[in-house]
Amino acid sequence: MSKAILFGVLLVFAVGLVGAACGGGGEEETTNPPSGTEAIKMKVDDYFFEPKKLSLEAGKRATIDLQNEGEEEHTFTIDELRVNKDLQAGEKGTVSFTPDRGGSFVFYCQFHSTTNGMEGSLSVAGSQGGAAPGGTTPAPSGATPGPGNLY
Ligand SMILES: [Cu+2]
Repeated sequence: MSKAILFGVLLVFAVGLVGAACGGGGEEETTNPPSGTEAIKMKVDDYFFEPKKLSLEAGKRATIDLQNEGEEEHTFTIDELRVNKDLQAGEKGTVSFTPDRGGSFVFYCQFHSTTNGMEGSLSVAGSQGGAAPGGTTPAPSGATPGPGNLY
């Protein structure tokens, strides 16, 4: 009786092994599109961006073609993503960056953000969202029970 049970357990175990081996040997379908870059055209004017809202994906490279169609100097700036492009009147420029995390960001003009509200919003769909890697590390600060607590 007990031998039968043992045999059964072994059988299940063996089948499990075979199943695992078969499962790992399947064909791999990597469907990564070769064109992994998001290309966006952005108009910069006195004193607004067009479009005012951008949507990107975390981990996907974005290239933004900027054109200053205004008569003043403007910038396209995103603090969190270290993007800062200065554009003289009539100047064109391109910025490329890869958002490394999801979230909502503000892009703005350094000269006219506060005075003219020249800014827009960037939302990044983040599969790798959450805390920023290498960001503010909650260091083990203080609160270490010293030897005085040993009693
Ligand atoms: Cu400006």
